[in-house]
Amino acid sequence: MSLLMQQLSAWEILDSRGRPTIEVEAVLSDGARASAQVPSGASTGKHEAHELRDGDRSRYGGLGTRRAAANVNGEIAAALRGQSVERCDEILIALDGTPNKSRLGANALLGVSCAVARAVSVSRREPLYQTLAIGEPVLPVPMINIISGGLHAGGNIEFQDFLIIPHGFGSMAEALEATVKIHTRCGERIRKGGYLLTGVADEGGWGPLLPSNRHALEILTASIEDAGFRPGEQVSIALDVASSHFYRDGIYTLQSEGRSLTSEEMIELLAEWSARFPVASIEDGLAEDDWPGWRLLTERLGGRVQLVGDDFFTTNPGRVQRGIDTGCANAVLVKMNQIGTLRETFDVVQLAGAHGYRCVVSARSGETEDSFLADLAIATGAGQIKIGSITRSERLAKYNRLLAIEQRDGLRWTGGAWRSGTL
Ligand code: 2PG
Ligand code: MG
Repeated sequence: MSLLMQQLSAWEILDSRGRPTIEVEAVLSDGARASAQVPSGASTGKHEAHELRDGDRSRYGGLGTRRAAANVNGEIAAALRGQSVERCDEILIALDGTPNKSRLGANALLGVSCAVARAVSVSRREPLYQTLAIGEPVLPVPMINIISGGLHAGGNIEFQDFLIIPHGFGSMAEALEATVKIHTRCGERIRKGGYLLTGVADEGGWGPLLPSNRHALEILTASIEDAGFRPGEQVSIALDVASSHFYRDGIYTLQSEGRSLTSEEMIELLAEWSARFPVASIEDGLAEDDWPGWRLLTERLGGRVQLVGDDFFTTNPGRVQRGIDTGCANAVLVKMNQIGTLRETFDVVQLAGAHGYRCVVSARSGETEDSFLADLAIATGAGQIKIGSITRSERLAKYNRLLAIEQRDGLRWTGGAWRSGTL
């Protein structure tokens, strides 16, 4: 007999930045019960699905999520009661009825979608990744934030994330051990360099007052060496340029470098830095609507660097399809709340995979202690995950879940495949 939806409830909780988000609990016809918490971005793409906020300035400056919770408790719960769990996302999408989930809120829809999936895994008494799996579940290589800039760290340098990909290790556990060493060495280097370090940034990486983006790249490369690892061979660098946030009227303004660049000049700069430093992946190297620039960037660097579209694709199948058709990027950053349901998230992963585009399953800068993302990344078979740094428990909830699964269930980890280019 198929499992049916019985009850849904939602309430407002706080995310890792102290901003409201929602938690949803689902109860199924066999009594299985589970909840899920919804993440939230800061450097959001213009084309993301709509996050419903109350707009009542007397509470959390208008960021309250009681309306989203009320939509779950009212209209959504009523529409789903008695329906088969398999039809959950399809009904949610039709019920909302807007292209960007603006009526009921993508946060409301995603909370339901995830809570129901988890309740199904409880009912089946299996790990969540198994319930979600669309192929062979594999443990992803993490892309880990070590230095932050941009909107996540007060904007002193423009690039948002300077990350490492610890691919040259035999397991997730060894890769994380190496990461902690590099993170520590990096903190020491920043302090020794005399740069102001006031704490950690939104995703737990260092958020120092550095003079330029180039300095961050130099420090990160040196930190990999300080920790005793071979840059490029064991540990590569990934950048999230998040360039939409310093792009205006055709110009990329890198104030810290003292430069204002056209798309072509920005591509040159990225080419120069990825030749000079062990950069293997660049996310949002160009702005979200700079389609001609993305094409040039892909022609220039796509053969040797992973070019990831985040704000550029916003996990939206229409935008990913356009990228495929026009030869833009070669990888997709996959964020469930950019699109609003699990079903559409998996659709994007499958679309990307069918055209040889890689996927990186990603957290948001505003996260919760929910570890859902770890299972999602495993279940997609994407082979890559981006969670933030290795400090702060909203990040560690996911890393620790991956560690537990690796040690308990012994899944294959994709470090070797990344290194050999067969991911
Ligand atoms: C990004 C994400 C996570 P945000 O840009 O990739 O690092 O940030 O959630 O703020 O969009
Ligand atoms: Mg990004």
